[in-house]
Amino acid sequence: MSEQSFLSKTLTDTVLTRRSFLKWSAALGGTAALAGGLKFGLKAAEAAAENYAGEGAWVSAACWHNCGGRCINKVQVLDGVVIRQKTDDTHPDDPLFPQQRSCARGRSQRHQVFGVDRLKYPMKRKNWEPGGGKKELRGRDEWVRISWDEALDHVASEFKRIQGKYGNEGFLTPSWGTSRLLCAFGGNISCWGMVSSGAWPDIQNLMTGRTTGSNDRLDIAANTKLIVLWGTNSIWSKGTHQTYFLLQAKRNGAKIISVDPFYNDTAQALADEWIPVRPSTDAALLVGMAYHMIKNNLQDQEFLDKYTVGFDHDHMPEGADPRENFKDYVLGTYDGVPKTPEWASEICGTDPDIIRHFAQEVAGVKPMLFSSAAAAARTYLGEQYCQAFMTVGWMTGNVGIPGGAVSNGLFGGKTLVKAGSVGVESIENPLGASEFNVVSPNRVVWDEVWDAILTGEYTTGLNKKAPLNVQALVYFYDAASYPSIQGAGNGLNQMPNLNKGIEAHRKVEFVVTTDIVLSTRSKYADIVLPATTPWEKPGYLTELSGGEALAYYQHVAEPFYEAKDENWINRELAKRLGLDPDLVDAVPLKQQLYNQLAGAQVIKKNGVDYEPLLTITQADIDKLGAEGTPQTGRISYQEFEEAGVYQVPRAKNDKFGMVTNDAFRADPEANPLKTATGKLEIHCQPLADKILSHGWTTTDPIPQYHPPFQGYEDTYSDWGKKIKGKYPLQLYTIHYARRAHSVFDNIPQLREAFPEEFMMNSLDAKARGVKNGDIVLITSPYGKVIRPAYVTDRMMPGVTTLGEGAWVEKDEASGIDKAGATNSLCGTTPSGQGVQPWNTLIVQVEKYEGPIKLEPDAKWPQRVPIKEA
Ligand SMILES: Nc1nc2c(c(=O)[nH]1)N[C@H]1C(S)=C(S)[C@@H](COP(=O)(O)OP(=O)(O)OC[C@H]3O[C@@H](n4cnc5c(=O)[nH]c(N)nc54)[C@H](O)[C@@H]3O)O[C@H]1N2
Ligand SMILES: Nc1nc2c(c(=O)[nH]1)N[C@H]1C(S)=C(S)[C@@H](COP(=O)(O)OP(=O)(O)OC[C@H]3O[C@@H](n4cnc5c(=O)[nH]c(N)nc54)[C@H](O)[C@@H]3O)O[C@H]1N2
Ligand SMILES: [Mo]
Repeated sequence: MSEQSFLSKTLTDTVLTRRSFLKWSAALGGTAALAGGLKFGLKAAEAAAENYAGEGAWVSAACWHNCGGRCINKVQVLDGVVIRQKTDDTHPDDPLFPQQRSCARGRSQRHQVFGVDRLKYPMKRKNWEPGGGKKELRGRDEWVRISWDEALDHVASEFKRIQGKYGNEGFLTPSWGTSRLLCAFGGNISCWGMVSSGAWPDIQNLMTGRTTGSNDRLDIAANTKLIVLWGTNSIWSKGTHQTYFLLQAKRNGAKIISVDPFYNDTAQALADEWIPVRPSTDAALLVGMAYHMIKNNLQDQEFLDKYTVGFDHDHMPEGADPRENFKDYVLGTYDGVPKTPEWASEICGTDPDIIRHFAQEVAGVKPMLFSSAAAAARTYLGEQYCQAFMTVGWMTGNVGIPGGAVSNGLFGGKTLVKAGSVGVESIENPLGASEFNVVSPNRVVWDEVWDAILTGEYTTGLNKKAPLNVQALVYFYDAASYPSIQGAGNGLNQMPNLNKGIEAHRKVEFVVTTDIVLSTRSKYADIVLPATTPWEKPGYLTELSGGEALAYYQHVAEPFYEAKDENWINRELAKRLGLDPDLVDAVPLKQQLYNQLAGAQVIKKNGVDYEPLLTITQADIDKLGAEGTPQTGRISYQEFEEAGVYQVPRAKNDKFGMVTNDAFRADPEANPLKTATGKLEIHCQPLADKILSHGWTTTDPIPQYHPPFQGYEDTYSDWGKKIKGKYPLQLYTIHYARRAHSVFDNIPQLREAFPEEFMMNSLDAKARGVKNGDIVLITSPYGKVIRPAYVTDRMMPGVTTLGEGAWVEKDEASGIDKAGATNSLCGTTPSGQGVQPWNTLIVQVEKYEGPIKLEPDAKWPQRVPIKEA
């Protein structure tokens, strides 16, 4: 459906006042009504839309989800209802002053906020009773509307009961952050893992001293001659701008090479060359490239000698065995295995001649941007990929020079404009939150969490286990993290071992969520509290486009039906739990917004200092309903409010540019890196030590390739004789254009545009009698999924992918997931620093001939938990 979609059409058609909107929306409670609405809405609404053209104020409205974009949306509000939506049109588009345009997801935001499936009332599961009550019915029970008082009383009394019986160790938050309320209540067990960044953090910290970034985008556009996009699909997964910025470099003559199992949309649009590689085998490809470079003396030896340690036996860090150097590993000096392009090719699937030609090119063309996203690092033994990527990049000497960078990410640069802090001090979790990526007690790594709940034991370090008795799963998010809300995460859907996760949700005594729709975590809960979206809150600020612009997202509509914000929920629960309400709801939302506004800073022309962004008068403060003192800044509050965004214009040769590591490059003695040796560490003992301490897998101090668990080698039952095994294909799980993770999966328009197809190569399809569009059954060691097949030679033979984030829709009889939630298939074990290997898995695929009928997703009924007469 087009821009002017069904919902706004029916709205403009039917709704004149908020009151009648509410009635209408309530009437539209089921699938039949939805289908009826669709038909009736389309014709009449066009005329109605005309009638209302021009009426109603345009407001800047949040897109708050976790895709890395969070771009500008504008909505036209009439009588409290959004009748139209558009994106940034505050100025013409220009590479020096780009519009912050949103994508199909952001532009569907009104279908989410005003959707028929938006949660309206507090609810409990019909058979729920304190202590559980037919726990096995979680996920398939009916829902009953209850009052807020009833809901809050139930939650408070369950919290007290569980604390009394099991202590605070009985509570677990299957989410990212922690719950402010639970911290005040005595704490909880939390979950952790390298869900998103994969193996990058320890590489950044220990090998490079936190300097893996790229250069400013204008520097790249102006100077770069070659861009390598390693496992990067910016069109789907990097907001809108990054592709536009890459395009500027291309227009200036940069060559672009994509290294990816999939000839993805970004490669189609931008790349001059696609180099296919099997998922989770990139380290082998890189080592094979290094062999060609070393044999032909193509590496920048001068750079390596001066700025790195560990490349060869003459440049080792103190205390290291000189035999343990990268060059001798590549040449096979001690292990007798030369890592030739032919050696690499058998593993990674890339043709040996292509490996040679690719190595030749990256070694020869300067300046080059050698850039990797995190996909290839979200793999089993992901560290070895990151180590090899950095090392081969450094062998080309593209560090600290204009147009040159070896980078995790596409662009770096200074923050030009930033929001002030919300001013909420966090409350420590009394059960101990530890360092970001360190294994420790009271924190369960994601891969283990459901199993640990079922078996009563989890890992706390090398050879260390501890008992676990979790009885409450609490999906509340920390109110202090309001501006960057990700709504506590959708742990059950988004973390590995979904089938085990459902069992775990059916085992514990209590599951409670706050949510805006019946997403997976809420479907399997006992009590669901309806939350307001940011559109119904006072507003907040978000940095856009890597800190080039600051968006002001504003209040759009009154709370939907009985939805409440989390501060109110926390406050009401605190009262019932005997806690101080002012501790859990420390700063009112209006004041948080004001704090962000008053503290907003913008860079001065000199590119070093900052000044306040806003002039705020006493009248503005009164209007915002906050406390504060008037101040002077660059623009007036009113101007900011009207535009909904402030963006710093760029100019050629402005002072806002940045070349990462330029000082180190100019004088490494005077500007050492924050690594153990002060240099870039190809041999990095601290890395090996850190990885060992977690207790899952080891990594060598230098980059090496080892076969990952459930990687390409494991598609064979006999690798030597090349006999395929039970799961002969590789699967990786790509970030998908339909959604931001699980968010937006319920939007019919997006379902129609992006049908969640299973992508496979034509040779693999043919061998299985599968044609494009056929329904296939995908089986992994952990679960089963059915999906329509997209048969395409854009995918490498032997490799398959499915977009991550679909809302699981499990057929209880067969155990098959009809929606294609990738975590029905991923059921991994952690590796390295606690990495969830989303892109390392093996599967079998066959044509599905079973009894389940699979309608296109766009025709599925929406989840409307309480149907009203
Ligand atoms: N639309 C949308 N955008 C998103 C998100 C979303 O859910 N939806 N999520 C956001 C978040 S939180 C994150 S972390 C990022 C993730 O973004 P990325 O880290 O970039 O991950 P993906 O987009 O899954 O994959 C990028 C590319 O890597 C390829 N790839 C996968 N595995 C491998 C491999 O082993 N080797 C190589 N060489 N290539 C591989 C894929 O085919 C794809 O073309 O996306 C963000 N953007
Ligand atoms: N198989 C596989 N799994 C993956 C990945 C993968 O590549 N493959 N990628 C991983 C990555 S990189 C990431 S970052 C994670 C993301 O994982 P999560 O952060 O767990 O996923 P989201 O879907 O963003 O979860 C958002 C939740 O908040 C709810 N929500 C949305 N808006 C609001 C609101 O205004 N108020 C309230 N109260 N709730 C709201 C939504 O309904 C949803 O339940 O997924 C990971 N999972
Ligand atoms: Mo992520």
